[in-house]
Amino acid sequence: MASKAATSSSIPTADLESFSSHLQSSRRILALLGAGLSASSGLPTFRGAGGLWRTHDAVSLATPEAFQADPGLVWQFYNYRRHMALRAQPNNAHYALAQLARKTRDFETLSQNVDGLSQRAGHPGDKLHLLHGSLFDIKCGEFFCDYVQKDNFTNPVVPALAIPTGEIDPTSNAARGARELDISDEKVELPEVAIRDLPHCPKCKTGILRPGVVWFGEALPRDTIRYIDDWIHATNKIDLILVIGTSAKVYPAAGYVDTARARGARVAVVNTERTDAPGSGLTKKDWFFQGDAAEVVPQILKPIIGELETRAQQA
Ligand code: BJW
Repeated sequence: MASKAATSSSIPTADLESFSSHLQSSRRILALLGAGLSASSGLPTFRGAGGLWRTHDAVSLATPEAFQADPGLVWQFYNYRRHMALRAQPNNAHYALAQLARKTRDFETLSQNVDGLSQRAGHPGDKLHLLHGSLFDIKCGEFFCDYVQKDNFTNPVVPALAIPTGEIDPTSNAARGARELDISDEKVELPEVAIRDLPHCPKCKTGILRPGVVWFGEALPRDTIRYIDDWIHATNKIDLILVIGTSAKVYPAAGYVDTARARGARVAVVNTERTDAPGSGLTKKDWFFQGDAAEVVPQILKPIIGELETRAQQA
């Protein structure tokens, strides 16, 4: 972690001492989480390196138009991400935030992530608000049908979406047998999936089921937004917003940084890239901790959570 590494006058120094003291005196804390939180668990982010899936920009597959044009391709992308998320393990930043949430009475987390890793790290559900849905919810793609299946961890979601396997190279030292192919690599052949082999809605019988995530142009979950807005505008001011592993380019999620600031919050950013300061930029009262969230977050939260206990240690 860079402790006093500011090079530009618009980016404040990461003064751990002043942050620790503010954290300890903070009563109302908000956290905004993004894909960088799960990067060291091995899950790619959307923008920058890793944002390409085969030849497709990951963001371009996250639209209703992409699903309408090629539901088979979009399901292959999401089924692959479900598979990778199930194989991934929460990292120390997920565990540290879960502990902070348990130890801070007035704490709310706005997560843009759909990978389920915060939940698996034991983040209390009543303090975790999923702005962009979950890879493990599946819903009907027809606008007139309200069918939703929560927590569907079936992998593959239907047999036609099974990740293809290939023979292990006999000249390598690896054990013999089939190995799963990396279908995010465009050089690996991807079988076409027929529409009839995709999951269909058991309720309306006409719709194709789709991932329960929020795509561009779609509204965020109404009850979640209402709850957060009420919390933000409650009588007491907000003391701190933690902005972790997000490029803060997608709205309305990114807008919560300026909203929290307008309610009194000081802003602390954890990001590997100094260029990814949120919203209207940072002020001298804010903090920018540059580095991998999995390393930085447990360190900066230590005054409250102490030495990190992972779930494995707790068991
Ligand atoms: C690390 C790290 C490490 C790496 N440690 N850090 C206002 C202005 C302009 C446009 C709009 C606006 N309001 C709305 C819009 C339109 C649009 C939008 O925001 N467009 C912008 C892109 C310009 N927003 C919408 O369409 C939203 N809907 C909406 O507004 O609806 C209105 C409506 C109302 C009523 C009726 C109907 C409509 C919906 C947005 C949905 C976003 N969905 C996605 C896909 C979710 C499903 C899926 O996962 O596939 O959400 S897009 C994608 O971006 C995903 C993410 O949650 C989201 C944010 O990305 P995130 O998490 O920040 O990731 P990255 O990759 O961008 O950044 C990673 C960061 O981590 C980087 O900074 C790295 O440096 C850092 N990092 N490794 C720490 N180890």
